[in-house]
Amino acid sequence: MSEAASPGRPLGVGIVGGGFMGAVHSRAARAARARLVGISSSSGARARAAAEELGLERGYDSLDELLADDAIDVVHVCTPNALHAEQAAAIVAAGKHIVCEKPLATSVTDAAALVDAVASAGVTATVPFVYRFHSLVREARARVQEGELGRLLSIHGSYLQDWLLDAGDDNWRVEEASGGRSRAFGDIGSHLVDLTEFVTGDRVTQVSATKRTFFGERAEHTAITTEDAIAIVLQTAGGALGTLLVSQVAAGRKNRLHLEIAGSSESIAFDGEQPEAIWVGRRGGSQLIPRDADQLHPDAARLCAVPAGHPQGYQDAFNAFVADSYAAIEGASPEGLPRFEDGLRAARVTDAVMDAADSGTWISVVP
Ligand code: SOE
Repeated sequence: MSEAASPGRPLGVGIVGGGFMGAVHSRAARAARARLVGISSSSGARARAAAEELGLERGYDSLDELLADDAIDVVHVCTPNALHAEQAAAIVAAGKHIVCEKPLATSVTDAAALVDAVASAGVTATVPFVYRFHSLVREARARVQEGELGRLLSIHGSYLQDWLLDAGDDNWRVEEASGGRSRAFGDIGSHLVDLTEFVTGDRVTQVSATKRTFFGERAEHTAITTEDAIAIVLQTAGGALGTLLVSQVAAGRKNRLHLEIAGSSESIAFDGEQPEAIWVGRRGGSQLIPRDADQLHPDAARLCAVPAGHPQGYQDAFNAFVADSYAAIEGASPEGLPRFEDGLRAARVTDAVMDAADSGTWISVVP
């Protein structure tokens, strides 16, 4: 059983993997006033270089060496997808709390085993479905919960990037062995569905999908099977219908998650590239709601780190996610904290979407 960090002593943080996400996690841990104890990577040399670059106290020669350090209370997993399940299992078995990058695992079986292991170990275990932590996403969710949209009728979402637009672009995500069966949906479509279910409180029950691999050959990989883009039609438990487009080859879209929910009274829309206002649509006139704590519901206002007019962004949302993860380690129950159960949910949705694309039929999503 993991011991909560003693009151007053800063949480000791370890990080596995020193790439782009390792840097994002380290900044968020520092903002949460944690002690950045050390990092492991693919080698001791790379770990020591990453420690220097990210401002951690030390590098370790292995994850085992990191886990043997009693100064570490919580470990952040920021490695390629196919490594997550085994590394997370070792971290939980060592009695450490864990923040594991999505996808939690590249199979439902592995994700379910991790949920069970966390329950047995009694540790806190979260997954950065970080777009839940934009203040105005919480405002949208609060308005849905208060019935302001009326009956949920339709969902229209997209998550578009262009970092893989050229055939010369390549990355470990492209290869099924390291990224998993699904690339575009598993990587970013999972955020879109998580946010849809989080904001609406509804559940996706059936999906139909069509996917494309536009580039079968890239700089290092050939015979590529993972999808560049995927189009999805969905139905929800509440009877709504929806369409989602997920693409990593959409020129000019850098990281644009867009979600529009239409109800019988009002619509609401959130754009992750413009997170300082949400659009509220009405037959009698629509309006933009700014991120102004004085005008927002409490769960939205609490995520305003700076006043209106001082734009917050992705790292602010990430900082809020890590702060809430650490509050949970200390015994709190923060609203809307994505835990390993949400990582398992994402694995189930990803499997259903890929089965729908491969079969050309409607597939039910396991509850
Ligand atoms: C790359 O597609 C990526 O870093 C995703 O892995 C993140 O989850 C997303 O938030 C930003 O883009």
